[in-house]
Amino acid sequence: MLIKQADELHPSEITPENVYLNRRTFIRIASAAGIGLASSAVFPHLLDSQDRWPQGKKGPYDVSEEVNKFKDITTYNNFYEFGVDKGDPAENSGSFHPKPWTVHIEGEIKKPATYNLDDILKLSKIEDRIYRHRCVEGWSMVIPWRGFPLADLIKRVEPTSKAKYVTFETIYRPEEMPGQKRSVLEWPYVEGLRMDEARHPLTLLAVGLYGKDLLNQNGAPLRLVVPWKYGFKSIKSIVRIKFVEKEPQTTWNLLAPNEYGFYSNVNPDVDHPRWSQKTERRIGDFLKRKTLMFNGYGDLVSGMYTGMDLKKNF
Ligand SMILES: Nc1nc2c(c(=O)[nH]1)N[C@H]1C(S)=C(S)[C@@H](COP(=O)(O)O)O[C@H]1N2
Ligand SMILES: [Mo]
Repeated sequence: MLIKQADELHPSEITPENVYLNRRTFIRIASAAGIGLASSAVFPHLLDSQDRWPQGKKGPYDVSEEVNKFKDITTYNNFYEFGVDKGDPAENSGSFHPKPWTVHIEGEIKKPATYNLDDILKLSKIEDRIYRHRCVEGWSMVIPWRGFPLADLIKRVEPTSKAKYVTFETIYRPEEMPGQKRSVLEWPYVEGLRMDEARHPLTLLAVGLYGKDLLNQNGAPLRLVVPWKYGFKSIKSIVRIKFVEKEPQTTWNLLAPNEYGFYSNVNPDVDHPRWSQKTERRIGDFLKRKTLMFNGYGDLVSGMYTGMDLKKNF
């Protein structure tokens, strides 16, 4: 779904018809009020305002599953730069400064430079996309991201024929990121994609969620989203994007190469050495559900891996 830049959106354009209502919240409110589901659409004002956002028609990449609550997405996640517990990123990221922000884009490209994020955004078509998110630890969510395809940025910086992979680096700022004062991981956090994965239309550089700018705990002001891979590939608070010839090192692979491979495609048939990946708990659900190959995006992405042994290349 194509939308305008956030600052062009006028409140009057957010009409009741396109106010999106979280179905789970619906059911809760509707049953508490003793009314049927049909009539709950009449009471959007009863919803937590955080769970309302302007949503237009579904786009081709949107999943139709119910989105998770704003509160869950912003208070339960991993961002080890702020601590290793799920609540730490929300709790400890208050003094992080995501503005102003520059990104070094370099390596095998014709237009290497240090870019202002504002300038990047001026040239980008910002969209809302509802994606599944599967953490390697066995929990999942559905998140309404706001961002732009990484492919668009790649085109503008003109990669050379030597560019086979893209690497990403998170900011290193231990004064603002208390987790970086401890060596639980090697800092800065680094990740990478093969060029075709980076150019895939599903791959987003996200700047927001639920129609708002990203909060610090979700990787403000710029983070990657790769929905067919385990969550850790979706690196946060990016300050460097480098185009390279060889498969790059990645943070989790450096830490435990037998547990986390370069590809990290969601795959229920490849167990983590310490647990099964066959099922997941969708945050907010009681029962577990089956994990889908490529997180359910197989139709769109499996072609990139034909002929590859996905058990070896996990
Ligand atoms: N820099 C950085 N990026 C990171 C992480 C991290 O610790 N540091 N954690 C990853 C993991 S394991 C997951 S599941 C997602 C979780 O955050 P999200 O819910 O905002 O996507 O961020 C990923 N990106
Ligand atoms: Mo994760």
